[in-house]
Amino acid sequence: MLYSVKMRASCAGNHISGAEKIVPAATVPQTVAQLAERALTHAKGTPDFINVKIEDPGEILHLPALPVTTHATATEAEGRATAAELLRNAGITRIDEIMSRFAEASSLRGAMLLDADTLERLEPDPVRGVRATYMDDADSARKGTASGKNHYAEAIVLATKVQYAPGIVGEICVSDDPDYVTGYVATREIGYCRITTIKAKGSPDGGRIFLYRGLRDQVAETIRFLEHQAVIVDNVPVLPPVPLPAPVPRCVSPAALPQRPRWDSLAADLAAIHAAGCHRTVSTTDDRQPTSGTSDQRRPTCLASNDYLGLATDPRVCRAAADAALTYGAGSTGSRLTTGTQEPHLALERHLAAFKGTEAALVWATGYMANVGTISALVKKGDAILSDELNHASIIDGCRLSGADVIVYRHRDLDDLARKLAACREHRRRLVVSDAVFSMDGDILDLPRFLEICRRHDAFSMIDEAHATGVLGATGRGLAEHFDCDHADITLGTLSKALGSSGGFVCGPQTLIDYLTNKSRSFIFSTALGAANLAAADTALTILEQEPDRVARLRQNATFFVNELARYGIHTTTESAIVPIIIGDERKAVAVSNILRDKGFLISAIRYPTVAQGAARLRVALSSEHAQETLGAAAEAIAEAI
Ligand code: WAQ
Ligand code: MG
Repeated sequence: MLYSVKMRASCAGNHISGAEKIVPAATVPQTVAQLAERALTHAKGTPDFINVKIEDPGEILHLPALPVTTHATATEAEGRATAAELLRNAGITRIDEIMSRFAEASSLRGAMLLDADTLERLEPDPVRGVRATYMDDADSARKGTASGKNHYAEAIVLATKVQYAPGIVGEICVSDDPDYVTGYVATREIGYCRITTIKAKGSPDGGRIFLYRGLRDQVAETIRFLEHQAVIVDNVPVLPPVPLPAPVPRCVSPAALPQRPRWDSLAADLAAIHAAGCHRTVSTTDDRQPTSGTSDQRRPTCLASNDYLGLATDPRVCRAAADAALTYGAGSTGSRLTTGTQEPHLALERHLAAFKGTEAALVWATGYMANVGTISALVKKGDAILSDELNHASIIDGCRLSGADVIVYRHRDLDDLARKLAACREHRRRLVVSDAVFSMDGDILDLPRFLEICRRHDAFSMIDEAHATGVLGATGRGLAEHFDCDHADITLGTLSKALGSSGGFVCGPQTLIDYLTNKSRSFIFSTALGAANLAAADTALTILEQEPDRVARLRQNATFFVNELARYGIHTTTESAIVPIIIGDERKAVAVSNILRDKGFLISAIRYPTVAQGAARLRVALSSEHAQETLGAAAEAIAEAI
């Protein structure tokens, strides 16, 4: 519980000093003592009345301190000219008239609230002005002498609160202490601009003007915010930064600046991509992608999607998504560690952990973010990552972002891995990461041998089961079920493929999940998935548990399809749902894919940079819901098209 502690001291009815803090209950007594001392030792005289008020400040808003710049000025005239210039840059007009109101502002206990455009005064009490109160520096206790006044820190707290008040567009302040000649101008855009000399030494004429721009009927809310909303300002700088050497330049309209031909260099890069036959555009697929032939020629049969078990369009999955959206809303409204965690997040994480047989699980907004955020959290400079050369781009990006030494080993060559791992003994941590099913060839990792090597070399083992979840193992639980072996230390999966929804997840020990919750930047700093995606994935997982025959059908379809292709002299293999048909030349692959589209089959051509140059291919992705007649017809069409 925090308390607002406010002190006011006067003598014969004349104000001497005032101060306020927002502090925890435990430090209320010492705060009261410090404020009392401040009142009793004020240069303006000895008070005959000191009022200390201790109260609940209500809900507290945390605000980041305005950034500070300092403008060194030597005279009052120079200071006022600088203030005028800063306000003009911030879009305020009629500046001379505003500055001339200072004589009036000096007589107030509070600040003058001026309409920035009409210059009308808006405060209900023009004698008192508006006083900003209920505010403190987040660590005022550590700053300066608690009993004395820190003009600078107190002014930043006030200026920050004021600039976050609705409708306020700027402030100008001049100290009323005869010996303190510094003042400032503040706006949200330019921050807190100190002006070292803004009045003549010895002058008691100081004051504040708050500039307001907005509707009249909202002034009351602005005043409420200033006078009652409790605010704690974080990261108030301790010392004023070094003065700026040059005065701020006048703002110039961007339209007045000459245009440099910077787009030309982007167009040149695009031309090179075109020339290599690798230019891409986004294209829409049909609203729903049929896995069987339809009479509608414009709706080709899809052999390209990641919806391996047909769950993306399962009515039970779609219904769950719709119901969850109606219950929890379309968006999660925040990141997971703020307001974004809803019951469906926790339910799905429990379900995923139970499904995989691990202690815990954590969900990210996409599989890409799960990889990037997990790898970069686990290792850093001084650590080593060993990564299969054909790992997915999200693994590669995570490796790069981590800052660790990245050692690439030959595709599925675990002897090469063992050799390279042996050379990494000096690294602080070792992380070995591999796709479970390689996304472009459909081949799989030898998990038992992989785990043995990782353990022997005291390395973390991590696998990405994006294309293995729902595909491998008798009940679709992935590579560990397929080989009947232990789990990797870190198992990543996706909700976006066999589970028909969207998102990524990591399964593993509770310690891992706690660690990632605190360290994974893509988890911490992105908006949490919406409930519809989560409920869809949760329901898809339940269907997978109840209908393991879908996984069996998918395997049968893969075997059947590879055998059909062989009948036409096309020899390929697969251990998963992905069947690669190597074409080689990039343009030929695209041409074959286009012919197939005309024949009613949607099959992707995969080109550089997704695969190596000259290794372009058709990539067939199978579904448990494909009928064997469809697959037979597709094999025949592929052979003809090639
Ligand atoms: N709310 C509104 N107006 C106030 C408040 C308040 N809480 N406190 C003071 N004022 C008005 C009032 O008219 C004072 O006469 C005037 O502001 C000046 O107050 O080194 O010391 O507390 O960067 O004397 C600025 C530079 C120092 C600090 C400002 O103001 C720096 C200062 P003072
Ligand atoms: Mg003062």
